Amino acid sequence: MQEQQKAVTLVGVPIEEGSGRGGCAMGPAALRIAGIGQMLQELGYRVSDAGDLRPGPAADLRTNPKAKNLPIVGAFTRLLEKTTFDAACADSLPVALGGDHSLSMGSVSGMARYAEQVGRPLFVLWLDAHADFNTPETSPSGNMHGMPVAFFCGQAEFAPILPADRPFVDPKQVYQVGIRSVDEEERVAIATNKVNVFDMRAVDEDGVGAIMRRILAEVGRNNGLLHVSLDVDFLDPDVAPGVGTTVPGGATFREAHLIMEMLHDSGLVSSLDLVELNPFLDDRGKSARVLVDLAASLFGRRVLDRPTRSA
Ligand code: 6HN
Ligand code: MN
Ligand code: MN
Ligand code: MN
Repeated sequence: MQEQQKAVTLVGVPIEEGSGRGGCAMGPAALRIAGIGQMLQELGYRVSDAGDLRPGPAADLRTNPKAKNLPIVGAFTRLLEKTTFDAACADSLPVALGGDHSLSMGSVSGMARYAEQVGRPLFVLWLDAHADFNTPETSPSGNMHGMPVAFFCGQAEFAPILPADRPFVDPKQVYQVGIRSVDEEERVAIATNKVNVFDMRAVDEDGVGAIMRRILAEVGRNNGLLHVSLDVDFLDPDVAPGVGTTVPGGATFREAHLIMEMLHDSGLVSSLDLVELNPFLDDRGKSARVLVDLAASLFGRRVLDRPTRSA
């Protein structure tokens, strides 16, 4: 692989209004302080930094208690959709530095538009404690960080944030790993829509290596693009406490690294979100550093050279 010639675009997305609490807006700054840009440069990437997106609330979107802060979440969605699409078109791999998980409404939608343009299917790897498949109708909280998957799969009836005729992601091409907290109606929705869910029990029983080999084989067989969305709460709270929605029993440091290492070796990753980091809740930068460390594995840092195992 010729990593030296590859380009990466960092996009700061300081949004916290999707999460129902303060702190995630400081995520991009914390990831930069933890060295995300320098790490990529040291691995040989050409790094451009699009800075932090700073949209004002969209005037055409109405505030709605079932989809809280919709005007600003919608504005971020529109701007990140375009920024992500433009970076991908310029052959630069977009990395969204979050920011809460509502930002994936924009990043994944931008990649869906790009995938349609290049005629390849888009697959999504969702590493999270949560399924994030609520809609304004099913959400118990009204917080939009619990809705992005339903949004980019075209399942949620939202106000017109993006054009209704845009490309959606097929829920059967969404792979969720690490899931351990799902709301009642969300449970029905992910089953009905045939989202591929590997919950923590599957991780315990089968191991992340076997799960990832299955997923990567499927993406590879279809010549797919793979968007990776990494929510801090995928990790066990002992590993990464800097997140507002901790759920016990998450992935270990090594399980997460193995996933990243296998993603790198696959050569399939087209785009990445690092989301839900809340530096206000973190322990001396621990979670920010873990995210940068995991990203380093995804972008090719390795201990020793080794032959790639086949699926
Ligand atoms: N996240 N299912 C809960 C809700 O409010 O919809 C939690 C969502 C968490 C979202 O962690 O990105
Ligand atoms: Mn999430
Ligand atoms: Mn989560
Ligand atoms: Mn983050």
